[in-house]
Amino acid sequence: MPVQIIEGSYNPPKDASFAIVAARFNEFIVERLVAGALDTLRRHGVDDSRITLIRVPGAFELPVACKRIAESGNVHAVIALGCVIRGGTAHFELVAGEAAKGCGQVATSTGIPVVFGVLTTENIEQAVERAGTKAGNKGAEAALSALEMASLMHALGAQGVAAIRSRGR
Ligand code: INI
Repeated sequence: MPVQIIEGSYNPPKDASFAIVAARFNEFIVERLVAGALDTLRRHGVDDSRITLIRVPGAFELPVACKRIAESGNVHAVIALGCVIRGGTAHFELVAGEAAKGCGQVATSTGIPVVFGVLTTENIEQAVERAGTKAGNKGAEAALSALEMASLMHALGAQGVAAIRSRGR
């Protein structure tokens, strides 16, 4: 029997809905991430009526908002966007760490993918590079991950898990 491969694509299920949760802190950068994420979702056929944009004060607040949205059961993936700059805060590790840990916990506890599009950089120059200039756009990358995970979860929910079980017997 050949190796069974189950993977997502960038073509989301027809009815897939997405939430973007964006921090206001470092707004100049985060708005570029939001634009990148929206552009990527639209280019992959996601209609605006299936996208919700939620704003929170800072990256520290991303997990709690992501949790409420994921628990609603109304979205297939959540895209968390923010920017934490080491030079800008003495509690860089705390803010960035809590955001990352919290988003991961929301994903595993709810079963809804929460993709982590939070820039963690040494300085503003690195943030600009990752927000649509020479190092790409982290928001667009996060949206691609959300598309793939929405597709993968659909595949696993629809037939993948049953297929794996049947092979295990
Ligand atoms: N929030 C960010 O998103 N990025 C930062 O760089 C940042 N800095 O520098 O402190 C930041 N702080 C705010 C934090 O996320 C919370 O909003 C605040 O502590 C209130 O809970």
